[in-house]
Amino acid sequence: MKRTLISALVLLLAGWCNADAKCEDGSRLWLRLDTTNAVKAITGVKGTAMTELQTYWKGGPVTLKRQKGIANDGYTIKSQGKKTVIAAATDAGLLYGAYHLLRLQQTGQQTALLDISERPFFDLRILNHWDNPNGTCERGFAGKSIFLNPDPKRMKMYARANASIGINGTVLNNVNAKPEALSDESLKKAKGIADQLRPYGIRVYLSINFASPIRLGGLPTADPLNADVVNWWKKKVNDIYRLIPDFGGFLVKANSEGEPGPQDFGRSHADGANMLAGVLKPHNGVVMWRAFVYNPQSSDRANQAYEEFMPLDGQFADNVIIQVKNGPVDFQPREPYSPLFTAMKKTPMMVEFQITQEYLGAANHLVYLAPMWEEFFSFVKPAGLKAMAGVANIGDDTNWCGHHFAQSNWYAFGRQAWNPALTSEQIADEWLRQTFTGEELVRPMKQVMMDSREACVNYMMPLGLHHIFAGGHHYGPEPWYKPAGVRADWTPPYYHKADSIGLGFDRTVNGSANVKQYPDELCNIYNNINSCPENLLTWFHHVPWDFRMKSGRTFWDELCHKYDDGVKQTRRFLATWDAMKPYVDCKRFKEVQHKLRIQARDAEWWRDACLLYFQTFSKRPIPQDMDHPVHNLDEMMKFRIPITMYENPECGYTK
Ligand code: GCV
Repeated sequence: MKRTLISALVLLLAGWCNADAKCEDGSRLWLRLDTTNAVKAITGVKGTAMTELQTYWKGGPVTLKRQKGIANDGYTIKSQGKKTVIAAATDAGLLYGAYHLLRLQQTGQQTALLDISERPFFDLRILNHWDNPNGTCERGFAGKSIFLNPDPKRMKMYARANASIGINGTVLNNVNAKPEALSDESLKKAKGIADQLRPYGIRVYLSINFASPIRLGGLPTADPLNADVVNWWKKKVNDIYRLIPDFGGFLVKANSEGEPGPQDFGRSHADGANMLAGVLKPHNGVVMWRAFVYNPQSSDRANQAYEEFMPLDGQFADNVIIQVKNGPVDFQPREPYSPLFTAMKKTPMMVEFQITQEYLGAANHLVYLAPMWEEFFSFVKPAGLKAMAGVANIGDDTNWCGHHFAQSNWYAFGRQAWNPALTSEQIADEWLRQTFTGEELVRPMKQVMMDSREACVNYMMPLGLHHIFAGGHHYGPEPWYKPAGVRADWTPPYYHKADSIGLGFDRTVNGSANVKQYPDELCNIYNNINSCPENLLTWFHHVPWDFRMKSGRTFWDELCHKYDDGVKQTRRFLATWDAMKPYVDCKRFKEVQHKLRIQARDAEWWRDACLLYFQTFSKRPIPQDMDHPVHNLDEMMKFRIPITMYENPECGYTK
């Protein structure tokens, strides 16, 4: 009694958090299921399904039934009186069915009279970890790699979380791969991880360094047409399959950003990919060959992947999948889709999304990414794609993703890979109901999530602006960054091209002609400044400052308003969250509040830096009917956040 009184008093002094809710640290992700029985784990994937149900299912008896004729890893769930029958052709299907049932229970939905039939849209639903052998994660903001010293408990949770949303593959290491990724020691480690993930239907893949035969094998060349090189790969692949019989295959970044590749030996991407595909084929392995290529000597960066890969259309082996980033440049807050998706008609392709927020506020900003991916699928029909990959935002932080709401992006990636027709709103609803408790929070926070991506676009790069980040990292604004000696396509002025006339990159037929890479209908729309969607205006056009926008404002005024809207949106997010205090446990409430405050301050920083800088070209006043910058340009140009802040937001933030 005394203790209850004391803790009530402590909570009161702490400021009205939900006193009934146990403090949560986010480590259980969206799987906050109460244990109904402590059971001994049963082996195998079907065993996992049974174990999960026995441990967490509160309803009547459930039967798991093997049944032919249900495609891929799909399943049916049917109520038969008090009994529920989950049927699938594969054990993985049974596991996904079990998680579906548990999701219904956890989201408070009807679990009687069920007649559900599901199948995954994409066969391969894969996380790409950009984890390095030393434990750092490239563009990771949630601590160290979970694979550095794989902790069995943590691995189990990772596997459960992935399986619960249908993810069935994981690439363990960075695409900027070290040759050592294929050393005996690394492969032994990969085997250990594969063994822990297998009971959850998850296969392991590895990123490889194309020069491995030289740097690891001691050969004089890595030419993909050289017999010794091919034999080296054959032997290596045989070694891998001896250790990991269900190994999935290789992910390759070749001749991109300094990584080695077949072009170093006068060969093409197709020569390189097909050689590896041939070696993997007898084992049913695949090659995911990335199309992220660009170099400073060539044309518009947005044109280059198309220019390099289109001539190879139809030349790839059938177990090669070309992995293309969703946009033609690099995971910006808004890009048009990469034109390769609609142009390459004879080549299996997959999309690479970035779950980690390299360019969207790292683990400091609440940005729900599903609307962005939904936007992509409104242009690129999922039926044309083989698979979906997502660059993971996972690290060894207690809450896995650095920001409690960043977990929703991992969740949404899995759900969209299972079914790209699910709306981002449905997914947000599901995620909120599982991750938090109480109806009161769902509606307002769903609205915040749904608005958050557009808000980020507004306060960072509205109206088609892109890549105007600070030099050295991708967190804050530095549209003026252009030091001597740095290659042009790594500096913001290359992208925004601000001058006395206007702002934006002319990609029309009179400019870099990037529009021509799109189907005719879209090309015509994008090419004309009057029909180009305003949210991509400066992506495709050099827009005069006085160009008349649909709102009736000049382009300059509209730009100012967009930045200001973004700032105001982040303040609203914070106010909405503040009002959630009674419905959230104290720990998560404070942690999210802290991050939202950072986001609101950063938004102001973005607005002031960008508008004050662009104003030096536009020479026009900031409109009266909006909040005016609170900083001055000199101050903004001197302000640099410490790099550790971007890489490890947990280390604190002072401004
Ligand atoms: C893994 C961008 C990122 C790099 C990343 C690269 C890629 O350039 O900044 O960190 O490298 O994309 O996707 O290969």
